[in-house]
Amino acid sequence: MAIIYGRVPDAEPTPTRTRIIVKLTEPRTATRQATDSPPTERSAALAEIRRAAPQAEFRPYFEEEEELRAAALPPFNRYFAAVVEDEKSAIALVRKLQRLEEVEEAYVEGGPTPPPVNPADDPRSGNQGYLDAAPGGIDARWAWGVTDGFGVRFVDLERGWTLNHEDLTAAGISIISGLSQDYHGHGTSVLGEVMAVDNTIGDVGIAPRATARVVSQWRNATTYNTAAAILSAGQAMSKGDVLLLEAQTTVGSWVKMPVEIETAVFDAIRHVVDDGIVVIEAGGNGGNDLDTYQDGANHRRLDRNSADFRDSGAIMVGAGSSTAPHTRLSFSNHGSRIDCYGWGEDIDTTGDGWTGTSTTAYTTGFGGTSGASPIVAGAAVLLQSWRKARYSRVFAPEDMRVMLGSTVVNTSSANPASDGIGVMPDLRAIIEKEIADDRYRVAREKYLTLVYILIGLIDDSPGLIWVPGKGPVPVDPGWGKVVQGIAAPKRDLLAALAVNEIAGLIGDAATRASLSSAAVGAMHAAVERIGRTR
Ligand SMILES: [Ca+2]
Ligand SMILES: [Ca+2]
Repeated sequence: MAIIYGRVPDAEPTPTRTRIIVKLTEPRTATRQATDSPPTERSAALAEIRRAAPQAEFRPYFEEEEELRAAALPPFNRYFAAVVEDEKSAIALVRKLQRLEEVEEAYVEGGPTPPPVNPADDPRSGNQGYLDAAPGGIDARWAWGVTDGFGVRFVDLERGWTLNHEDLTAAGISIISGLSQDYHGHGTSVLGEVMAVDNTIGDVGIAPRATARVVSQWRNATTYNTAAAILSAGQAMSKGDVLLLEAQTTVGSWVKMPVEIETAVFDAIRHVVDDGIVVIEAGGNGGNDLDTYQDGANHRRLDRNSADFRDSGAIMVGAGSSTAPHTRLSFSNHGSRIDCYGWGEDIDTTGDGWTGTSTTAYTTGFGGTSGASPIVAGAAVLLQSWRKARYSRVFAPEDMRVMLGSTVVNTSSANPASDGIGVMPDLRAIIEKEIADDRYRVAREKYLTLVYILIGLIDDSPGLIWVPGKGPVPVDPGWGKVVQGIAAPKRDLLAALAVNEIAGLIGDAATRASLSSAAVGAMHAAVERIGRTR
């Protein structure tokens, strides 16, 4: 992110146009010679594309590059581009084009992208191990290669901040409502973890190009109301934005508990989550087993395995040690309700982490679930920003929670069962998995009739299909019409592939071998028949 005369430019310097790029399928007749794609064949393919997308004008992608000899050669002469109105229609058009036989690939052009985050000249960045690769940190440093928080609004809820801190001021953080009244150094440390400016001083936040605001639990000098602050923030936020609850509460003998144990706060969280806002909630520093918590009516509200459990939809965060394998820190609340953990100690960030108001203070020792939660919130902001830039869509709160809490891709704590603090997000693993899943989703659209193998296709029974590599998947009645048009030998090939895969699941070796060999035989026969009908 560029800082020019101490300010962050808020607009792209060059206006951009949205283009979709199409790569035509390689012709069957030739391979990698200049003649691989005869003009007549290309125009036939283009005519097909124009029929599918009459509103877009396709021209050769490298047309303006007269000096570029390679532009006339394959595969570059199979690339075409069209300017479209906006990103939304571009995505719709791409989906449509991907289904055409004539199209090998269609996508929305990336366009000019700001230079990546540069932490090398922010002198304290080397202390920020929570930015490092897993298992040490969340791997924000890798994620900055593909995203930086741009386009996502982040809100920190607590009670005080030093918004003109030297390493935050250029972020232009404003207050939505309430008063910045006390514990300024705490709020300043929280903000630094997510938003410290990419410049040449101090630290670098996890998502430095996000837009940040704050909201205070001090609604005025004497009224403290967490639920009102949440609702006020929600009113000023949109779907996909990230709200961080940097607070805890003590009710009766339950000390330093998550704020949602108060019913008004619970309802406020549920309300904003239902509006599509991702809420990250500090798990609290009381050292309690949340599964044993009972409210005034003896309901186990925080025990996911109890019938009394009630789900606010927030992503709840516990505190782990700063070095891997990360163990639960003794003060951290824990239990089935906790989704994620972050570092709860040794955090390098802006501010003194407590009550100071200095604009030049930093700490190497911020922590608690207060230090852990911004790490998870920053990860959520980066994921949301990545998704928004790539697909013009955002993750719903429940999807974000599943992703951040996934034990498959993220970093487990040292002893998951006894730690009870969930997992620490691994941004690289999450994003790489999303990209891999997307490839599958694209393939599914493009080759719908080919990759879906219908067990019941042969006798036209509905209900289940076998997806290679995935297994049986239920389908809606009537879907089979999609594949009725496939010629019989091709259907045999698909069915044989499915049988072969299913054979692999059979325990008895002899049966497995004979079924598999029958399937291979059926494949051979089908391929031969397909060859003859060509
Ligand atoms: Ca920098
Ligand atoms: Ca900085």
